[in-house]
This record gives sequence, structure tokens and C-alpha cells, in this order.
Amino acid sequence: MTRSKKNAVLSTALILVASLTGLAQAGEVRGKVTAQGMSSSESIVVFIDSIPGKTFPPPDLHAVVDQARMEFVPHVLVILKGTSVNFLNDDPVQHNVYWPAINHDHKLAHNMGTWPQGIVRSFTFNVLGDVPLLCKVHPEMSGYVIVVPTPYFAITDKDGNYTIKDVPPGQYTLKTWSEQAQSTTQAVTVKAETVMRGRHANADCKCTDCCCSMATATNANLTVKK
Ligand SMILES: [Cu+2]
Repeated sequence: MTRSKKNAVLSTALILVASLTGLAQAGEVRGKVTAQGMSSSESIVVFIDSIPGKTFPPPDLHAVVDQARMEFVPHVLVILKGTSVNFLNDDPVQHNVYWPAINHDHKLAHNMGTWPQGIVRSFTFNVLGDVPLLCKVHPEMSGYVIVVPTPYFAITDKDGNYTIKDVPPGQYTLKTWSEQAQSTTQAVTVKAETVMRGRHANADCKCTDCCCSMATATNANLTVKK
């Protein structure tokens, strides 16, 4: 093989390795949350707790909490610490947004004010924990913003199922937050699995002439109690 051919092969291999690096980040944690003593396992937040030595820049994109048909929508919003939330009013009446505490600290109580339909006000949440949302105009309205330390979070569907996507391999602590149940924690390990050409266990791996490292789906079922 000539020198230039060797270089061409080498650079192709390097490009292949570089393009596969992204695949190694594609693990997920999924499972089912069983809620004991509660009517539903829906809207329970499952997230990976802070990872020592790792910080995550908040997204530029703002999250949204709407006030529509006299409800906070969504009822539970989960965000990475530092994320800004746009509070909308979609109703033909004035709504207010305030919270009496953040993470049970009443010194962090804040009133966003009261505003009519079509107006948006934003707030950046830099403190971890739960933020109970209330409206001074309509005492029956309530919602939650849950501020978590990593971008690895999910909310359960009506059957209690959740999927946290794009989790890199590692050992983590899974945590839950629920409006009714106590918080629970559970250790979880996301493994990287090396798959060789011709023996791909995972159909998502598209490489044809290599071995590559891929994180696999990790099952973590959780039980929460009232
Ligand atoms: Cu209201």
C-alpha cells in the first residue's frame, strides 16, 4: 500500500471513530414507577441527581408554563437548574403567578404579578427543588416547577412509565419527586457495551466496519409511597 493510500485509510478510520463518539452517549434509563397508596402513578418526576465534578449549562430555550382554561399547563414542569421559564396567560381573565417558597425555603417566596391574556413574563430558576405555583386570583389553581441538577430527567406517563434519554455511561443516583409521595432514591448504573462487527446486539448501531462503544438501555423500576 502506498503512503498516500495508507493516509487515506487512516483518515477514513479517524472520521469513523469521531462519528461514533456520539453513539457512545446514547444510553437511556427507563422503567416504571409504582405509587403505593395513591390513585395514580402519573406526573412523577424521575431524575439523575447531581454528578460530582459535572455541571450542565442551562438551555437557551425557555421552558413554558401556560395558564389555560383555569389551569397551570403542564401541571408539573421539570427543568435543569438555570433554565428560564416563560409564564403565559391564555385565558380571557387576569391570572397571577406566585410561589410561597422554593424547596420549602419561604425566604425565596416570590410574586410574579398579575397580568392579562397574551402577556408573557419570565423567571430564571437558579435554586434546586420544588416550586409550588399558585394564583392569587384563583385559589383553586396550582402547579409545580421542579428544578433538578442534571439534564437527565423525565416525567411518568399515566401508567407510571418513564424514559430518560441520552444518559452517558456511569453510576448515578436516581431520585423521584411527586406531588403526593415522598421522594425516593435508587442507585443506577448505565453500562457501555462494546459491540463488534457482525455481532451487533443493538439495532441502533449503524457502523459497518468497526467496533464501537454504546450505552444500553438500563431498567430501573421504582416504588414511591405516600
Ligand atoms: Cu388565575
